[in-house]
Amino acid sequence: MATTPVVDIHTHIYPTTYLTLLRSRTKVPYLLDLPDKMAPPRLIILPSDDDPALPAHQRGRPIDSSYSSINQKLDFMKTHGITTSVISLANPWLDFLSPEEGPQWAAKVNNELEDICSTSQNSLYAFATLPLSASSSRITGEIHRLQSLAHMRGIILGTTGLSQGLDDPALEPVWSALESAKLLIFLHPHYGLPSSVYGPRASEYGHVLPLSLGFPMETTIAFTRMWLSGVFDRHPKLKVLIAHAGGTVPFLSGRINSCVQHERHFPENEGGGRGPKRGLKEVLRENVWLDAVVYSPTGVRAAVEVVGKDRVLFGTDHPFFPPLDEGKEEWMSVETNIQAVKDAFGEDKQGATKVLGGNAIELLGLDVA
Ligand code: 5CU
Repeated sequence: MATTPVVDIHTHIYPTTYLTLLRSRTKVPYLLDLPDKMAPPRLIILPSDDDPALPAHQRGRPIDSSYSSINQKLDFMKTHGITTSVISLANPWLDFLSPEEGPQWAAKVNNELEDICSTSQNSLYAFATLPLSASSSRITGEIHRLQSLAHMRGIILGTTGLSQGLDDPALEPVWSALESAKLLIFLHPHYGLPSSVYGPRASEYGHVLPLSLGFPMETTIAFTRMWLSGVFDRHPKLKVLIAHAGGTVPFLSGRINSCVQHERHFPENEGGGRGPKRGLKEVLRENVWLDAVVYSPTGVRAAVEVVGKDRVLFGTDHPFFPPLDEGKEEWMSVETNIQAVKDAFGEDKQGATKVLGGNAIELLGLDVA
């Protein structure tokens, strides 16, 4: 019986090269091995994780083999009926390296991802990582090199860009290189919001506030700055996939646009509107794709409404959000996202099939035979 392909475009990995890099460091981000060799190492990923008052086994988060093992990724895919995955390095990528260190580590990580994909019989493709702390010529050099790696379909990008955010004019050569290489930008959060917004009781709620609210707001702000600064006017062919169903972009796009149209700071443009020449609605329909990692049919419907049903793509966020019940093979987080897509489309089975796989195959030119 022919099965319809399911493609996971939001699935991360910390490849061996990256773990080696983190193990060699003592400043955030770094990997802390515990005296108990049976216990997984701890990833100290945020400054707030690096609390010397806490015992080592309570700092940061445990990083077990599911974060780096390709066999476990393939088993996870089999369990959930996923035909093809587009893997990407997990946060915080290479943002923290010195300008001299960045390019060699980017090349090592990207080569390892390519090697992994090339031995996977087309079940794996990848989004590469860029050495963003390096000079723009080194960054664009890596973008050009990626075109010779057969399984690369885009790049994953954090919200800070070269350190000043995605409205930074210094990013122009990078946008140009990505646009002409036709590489998709997978825009993904890491830094969240300042911890003060979560209040003095934040630690009582674990990671709930930063992950459910900080991440989506971070992504929304980053993308809005990109649009406001005219990136899509200057680079009309740039393609951006925004993580977590666009953060809050689908819900807030009307308000963002209204604020622009009422902002005296912006002179009227040729079309009679204010702000960037290419309006938010147009950019969302022509330059943007959204993943469906949103855990509710309401979220999927909102995504579909603003970008169109051909531009929403299924993802899992593996290996994040595993079941808390350790023996369980099926992940609630994945089942919720699959069900959300099916419920959002109801009788439109073809629409759901496209979001679950067809859209990604078409956008990224994946060979899923
Ligand atoms: O929700 C997510 O995407 C993530 C992620 O990518 N990285 C992380 O550290 N936590 C959650």
